[in-house]
Amino acid sequence: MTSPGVFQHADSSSLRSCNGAQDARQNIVASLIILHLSGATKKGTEKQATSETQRSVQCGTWTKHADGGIFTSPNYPSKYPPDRECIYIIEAAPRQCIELYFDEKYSIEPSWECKFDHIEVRDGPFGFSPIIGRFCGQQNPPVIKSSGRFLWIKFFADGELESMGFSARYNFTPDPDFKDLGVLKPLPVCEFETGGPEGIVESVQITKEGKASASEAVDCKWYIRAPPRSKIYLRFLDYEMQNSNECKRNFVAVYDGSSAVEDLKAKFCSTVANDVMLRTGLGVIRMWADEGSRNSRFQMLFTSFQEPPCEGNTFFCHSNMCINNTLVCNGLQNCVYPWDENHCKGSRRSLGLPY
Ligand SMILES: [Ca+2]
Ligand SMILES: [Ca+2]
Repeated sequence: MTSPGVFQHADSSSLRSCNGAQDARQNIVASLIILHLSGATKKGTEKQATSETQRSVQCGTWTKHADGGIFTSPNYPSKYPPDRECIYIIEAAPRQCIELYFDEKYSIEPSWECKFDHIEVRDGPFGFSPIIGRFCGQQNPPVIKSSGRFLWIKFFADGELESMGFSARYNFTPDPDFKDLGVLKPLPVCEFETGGPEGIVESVQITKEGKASASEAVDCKWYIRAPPRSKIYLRFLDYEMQNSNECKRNFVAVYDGSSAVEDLKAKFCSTVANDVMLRTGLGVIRMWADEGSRNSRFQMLFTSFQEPPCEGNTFFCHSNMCINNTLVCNGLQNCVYPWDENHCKGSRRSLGLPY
C-alpha cells in the first residue's frame, strides 16, 4: 500500500461515512480556517493572495473564508520558505463532509517516511485527531475524504532543501450518516448571555426560554463573561447524552475565548464530562442535539476567579483561584476542591465567621 513519499495510516473504518457520497454535490456554506496566511487564497482572489503572501512572515494567524475554495503552501508555485509549520483547519456545515484534492503541480522535499518536509492530514479538528496520511515527494496525495465536519492539515518545512509545495482544493458533500434524515432544517436561533461571580447554565433553558420546541434539533450557545481580570472555572452538576458516543448526534462543547473552532477546548459526547478550567474570561458552552437526542441534558456551574494573590473581597481556594467572598458557604462548590463549603455548619450565615 505504501509507496515512496506517501506514508499513509488510512483507517478505512474511520473514513467510511463519506465514501460513496459523491452524488448531489452541493455548494454548502462552510469555512476554511487557516493558521497561516502565506499563500492562503480562495476561488477568484488569487491577486489578493499575492499581497497576503508578501505580507505574512510567520505562521499563527487565523483567517476564515465562508465559501471555501483552495489553499496553497507559502509562495506557491514558487519554492516554499524553510522552517515553516502551517496549520489549516477546514470546517464543513452540519451534516456535511469534506473532500480534499491535491490535483495541481505538487512537489515536497522527499524523505524516508516523510520525516523532513511533509503534509499531514487528520480526520477531525485537532492535531491529535486520527491521522489519515503523511505526504511528501513528487507524487500527488490521493483524494482525501473526512468522516465528519473537520479536516486538520499541517504543512511542515524543515531548515533546508525547499520545493514547489502544494495547492489543495476542497469541497463539501452530504454526510451519508444523515441521509435518512434528509436535509437539515434551519436551526432555531438559540443563544444565551450570562456572567457575574457564578451562575448556572443548563439545557432546560432551551425550552423554558422558548428557544426551541422539545422536538426540534438545536445548536445552542451560552456566552459566559467573567468580570474584568477574571477567568472561568466550569463544573458539571449534571450531564447525560441520550445517544452516548454518537458525537454527530449530540454533544456539549466548551470554547475558551470565542466560539470559533480554534478556541474549542473540550467536547463531550460519551458517558462522562470533565470539569474545565478556562484561560480566558469568555467561556462559550455549546450544545448540539438532533431531533432524536433532545433528552440529552447538562447542567453546569460557572465560577469566575482571579489568580492569587487574593484581594480583599475574595476567598483563596487553595488551588490557583481567588473567588468572590459571596460564594463561601453558599451551598455550591465553587472551588476545585470544596474549601469554600467546608466548616459552614450548614448555614449560609457562617460566612467569614470562625465556627
Ligand atoms: Ca526541507
Ligand atoms: Ca460556594
